[in-house]
Amino acid sequence: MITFFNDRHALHHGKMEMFRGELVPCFEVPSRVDHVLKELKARQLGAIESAPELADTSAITRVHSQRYVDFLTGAWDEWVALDPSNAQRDAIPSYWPIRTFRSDVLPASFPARMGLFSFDAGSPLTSGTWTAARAGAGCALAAARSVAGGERAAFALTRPPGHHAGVDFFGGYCFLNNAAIAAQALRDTGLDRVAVLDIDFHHGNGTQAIFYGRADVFTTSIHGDPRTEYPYYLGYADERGEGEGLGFNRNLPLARGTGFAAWREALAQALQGIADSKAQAMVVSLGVDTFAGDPISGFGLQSPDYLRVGEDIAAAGLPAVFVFEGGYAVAEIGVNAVNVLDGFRQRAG
Ligand code: OKP
Ligand code: ZN
Repeated sequence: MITFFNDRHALHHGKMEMFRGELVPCFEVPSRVDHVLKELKARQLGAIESAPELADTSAITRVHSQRYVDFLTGAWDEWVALDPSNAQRDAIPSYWPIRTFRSDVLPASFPARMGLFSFDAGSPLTSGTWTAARAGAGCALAAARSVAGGERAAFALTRPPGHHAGVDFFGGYCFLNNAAIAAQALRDTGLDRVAVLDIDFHHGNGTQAIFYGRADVFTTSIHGDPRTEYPYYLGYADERGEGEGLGFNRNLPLARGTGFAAWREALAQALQGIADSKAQAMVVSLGVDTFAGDPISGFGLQSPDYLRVGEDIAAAGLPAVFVFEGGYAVAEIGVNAVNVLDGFRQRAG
């Protein structure tokens, strides 16, 4: 399995996130990816390449709006222009245009625009966020192109993660939706139907929303029940797609506390949905925050279970682009993520 590595990831390094009335240290830290890289090397899973820089943002604007990309491109400079001492502080939104407010008008105020393009206060925007996120999109694109070119599987090792980012918003530590960019790139390189399998603990609301009206990209997600788990406002089982996309989204919410046996049954259902969708390749949003020891999540998977996850995914028989998402038990994140890839490799042969 070939890995494309975002070697600019550490340029995104948030200090604090807002959590229940106080600022707490960010869970989404650069060392996450370093641990995965170290484990990949130790287990000799295959070639590891630094992903090439994107020549332009065209692969990004296939799934994100131009005005959102423009916002992200200039965000840090605007934040510092508000007050030079902001250079020492991350930007965190505190106003949002919820129902009955206007979202068609672009406010001149930067904090107001930040709220227009986001949905939580837990995703600090830092001096290097855009550079890191853009390089992450390049990483996802490289992995997708290698699979489109005939590789059975490729891994995009990047952060910040992506699956919560929508067409024009950031949140949930995500700025650009790397999995959606990869799925769209597979379509644009000639595949008629692709699927996204999201196995992160949290519902992939951004990915779902981006493809909700489309029949060419089947999206399916196994996640903590949104009634009690972040991102709360999407991810219910009755969300099945709309218009032409009706039937092309499948959510498998599970109660907090779910262990591997029940989780694996949901995986079988998700994979059956992918088979039924006639997808020719899949993108896997690979979060390992389903791990029992994850500090912010609520499933009970153990490290060896991830080998079985990789085997089950490989048994579906489709080429796969793995895109790294969440996982916050940093000490175990390398073993857990690489177990999925190793299980896939062993089963795929
Ligand atoms: C991103 B990904 C924790 C509260 C939850 C948002 C979680 C985003 C998870 N302090 N904050 O899906 O792993
Ligand atoms: Zn997650």
